[in-house]
Amino acid sequence: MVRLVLVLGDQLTPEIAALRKAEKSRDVVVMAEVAAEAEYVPHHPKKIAFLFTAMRKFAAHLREQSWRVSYTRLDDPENAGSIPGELLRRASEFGARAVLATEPGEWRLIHALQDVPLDLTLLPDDRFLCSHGEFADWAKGRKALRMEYFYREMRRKTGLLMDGDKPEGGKWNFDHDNRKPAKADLFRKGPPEAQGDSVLDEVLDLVEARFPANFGRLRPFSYQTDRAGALRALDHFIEHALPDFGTYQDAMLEGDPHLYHAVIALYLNAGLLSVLEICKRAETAFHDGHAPLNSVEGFIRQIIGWREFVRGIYFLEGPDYPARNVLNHQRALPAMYWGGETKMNCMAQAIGQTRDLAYAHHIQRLMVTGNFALLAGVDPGQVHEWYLAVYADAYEWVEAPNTVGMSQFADGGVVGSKPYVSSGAYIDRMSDYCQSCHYRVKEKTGARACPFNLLYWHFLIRHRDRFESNPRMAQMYRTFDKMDDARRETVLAEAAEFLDRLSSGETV
Ligand code: FAD
Ligand code: DLZ
Ligand code: SF4
Repeated sequence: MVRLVLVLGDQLTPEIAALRKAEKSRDVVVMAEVAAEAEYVPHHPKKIAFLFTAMRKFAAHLREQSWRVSYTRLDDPENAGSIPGELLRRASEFGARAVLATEPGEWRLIHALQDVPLDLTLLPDDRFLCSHGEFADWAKGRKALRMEYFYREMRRKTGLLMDGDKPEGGKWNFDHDNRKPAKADLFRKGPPEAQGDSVLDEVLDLVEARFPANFGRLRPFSYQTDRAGALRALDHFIEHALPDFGTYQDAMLEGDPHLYHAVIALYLNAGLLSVLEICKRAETAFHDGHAPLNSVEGFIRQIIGWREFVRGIYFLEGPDYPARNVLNHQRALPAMYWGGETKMNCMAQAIGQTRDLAYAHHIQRLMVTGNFALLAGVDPGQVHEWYLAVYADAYEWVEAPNTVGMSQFADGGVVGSKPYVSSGAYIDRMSDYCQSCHYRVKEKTGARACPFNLLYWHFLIRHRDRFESNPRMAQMYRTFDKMDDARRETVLAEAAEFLDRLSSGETV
């Protein structure tokens, strides 16, 4: 009897488990653009356009490979509006009872599939190096889960950058060579821009018509939308940016949104690239003498370390994870995140770039927009929804642990051992943003004091009971305590007053 083979928008590879298990001669592949997926958060128009175009091209590719594909477009009058609805519709069309699916990357959709009254086989998503079981075994009995130790296991497991059973270069981690600020360079090559085509044009018109109010600029659109294009983006990164990736991975520059970053997470997460092919390309670049170890190790760590680690956490911690809020932060997400005015240049740059490109690099996400939300005590649920909506690479399995855990410390320290907070000095050191800001980064109090400077102390004092005994934070409290009483009072009062203005909707 015919079976339905579900392929979701972020499962666009012939290697996906459900397709590997399916039989071309008998089964029907089901793919669907549906309102439920396009609207569970107000996704950036570029993200929707990227996925729908990549889905349509992947469906065409499968047909070329002789698969029978039932593809539903968003504007199809028969569209049932949700993945379960589409499965039921196709089941009755083909007289099918059984569905083969690969586990979705979000609890919401896993539960929705489990509720469909069809005979569902849910296969593990083995695009990842570490299965849920392996991660649970690794985590078992550990007092704290630390990425660095998990990463070493993944290095051993894959053999990447290993010299026998020792790490290449004698060390697991070369981060002390990294984290330098960058200088403007007119010859730095950003990611390659894709040419438009008729599939993309049709999707752009659809997205423009259906999602006119979503935050984010749809055009110009230059992301790759198929495997060949994603491979070109990977080649381009290895050739032009990987050698300097490590050294400048934390740098931020006005007018240079990509620096030496790969801009491949959107392709990798959607299935257009695979973990091992990316990492092996980087490793070969090291062995060929094209890229130094600090860059290649740092890059591979992000993918087989952080990326696998956060996925492990998402599935280990369970469906309530995105709703955690241990710091009890309740402030509404300020309007500036949705494009409202701000006088803070770092925020304007990171958010403006997000609006234009559906992209910001890690340090912009963590140490600018994330840092500000945490210092200001914004409700982490609202922060989570924002990150899930605005980035082209965002799916809950990867976004939630990064946002709720790493960035907002709302999980109480599952992902990180301390909150990522900083005053303006860090942003000033790593970027050129402060040079053209309304505020003055060197000023600690007064009308023009950098808000990060004020809020940094306000955050630490608000949460003194929780963090004072953390050995990695004790020095910060000692610094605060050494200030004279009047200065401490001024800082906290000005921070509180800033927060009031922020909440009242004033442009800050
Ligand atoms: P590069 O900087 O070139 O890094 C190379 C690759 O490493 C990335 O493509 C990505 O696959 C991987 N990687 C790097 N850091 C991480 C990380 N912390 N977690 C997982 N993978 C990582 N990444 C997403 O893929 N989707 C998200 O929704 C997402 N949300 C984030 C939210 C916050 C608050 C923060 C702080 C980080 C988030 N990240 C997310 C991680 C990281 O910022 C992005 O993976 C990266 O910026 C993507 O750009 P790139 O491809 O140029 O990456
Ligand atoms: C993100 C997304 C969007 C915007 N639209 C669709 C869609 O119409 N059809 C689909 O199959 N998948 C879509 N996706 C990706 C899913 O939301 C994603 O598979 C789940 O969030 C699990 O990661
Ligand atoms: Fe951001 Fe403060 Fe620098 Fe302005 S002065 S760009 S607000 S860190």
